[in-house]
Amino acid sequence: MRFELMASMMCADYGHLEQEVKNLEAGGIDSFHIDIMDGRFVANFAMSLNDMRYVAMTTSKPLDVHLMIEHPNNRIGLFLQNLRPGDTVYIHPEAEYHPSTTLQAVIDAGMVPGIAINPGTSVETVMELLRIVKKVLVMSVNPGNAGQMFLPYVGKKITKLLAIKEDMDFELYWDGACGADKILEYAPKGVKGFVLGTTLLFGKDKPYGETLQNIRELRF
Ligand code: S6P
Ligand code: MG
Repeated sequence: MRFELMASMMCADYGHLEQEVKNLEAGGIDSFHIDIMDGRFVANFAMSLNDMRYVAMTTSKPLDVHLMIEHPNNRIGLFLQNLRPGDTVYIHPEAEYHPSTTLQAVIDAGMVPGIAINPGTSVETVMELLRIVKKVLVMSVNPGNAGQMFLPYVGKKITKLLAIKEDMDFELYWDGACGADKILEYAPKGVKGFVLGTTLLFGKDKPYGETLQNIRELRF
């Protein structure tokens, strides 16, 4: 069973960001998850454009850019011009009047289009967008912060999306409080990738390579 592991870079040590990127890359991370926040769509400010650009310059691995900003269409060009074909851009449909227009800009620029959906957003409200995107990032915590508790009611939505995806062309990704139990349960069911933050990867006093290898082999 092959699943993808993404490092949530807002949890990295910013005093040694370049080394963090290199250690994660050497340890076998699949992509770098970049949480961009504007202090409006979510209360927090995490990473920003320059941080994203710096990580992009430091690695040849793909970036997985999660835009938690209001009306991303107003600023999407700033992000797209600093990314590479094959990088993923997720927008929140809750933050945009015309999310399909914004997703089309992502597609036209050669990036992989995705939506991130909040715990309180139902599948039915994003059904048409599921026909456009290649990736769906299911938030299992409310967006804004690392280190939160998993919200159990999200499990039903993931089950629903796993069934729907059989007839569509998107893959499912997990973001928020991703622990061993979640990977053990949902990787075999077909969730394609997991964003790793403080729950499993960062601040553990263990080399990233060892942690990532254990996760891949489901050795918890
Ligand atoms: C939350 C953000 C996430 C977190 C990630 C951290 O707004 O989108 O990507 O950074 O969930 O992981 P953890 O294990 O600390 O919850
Ligand atoms: Mg995220």
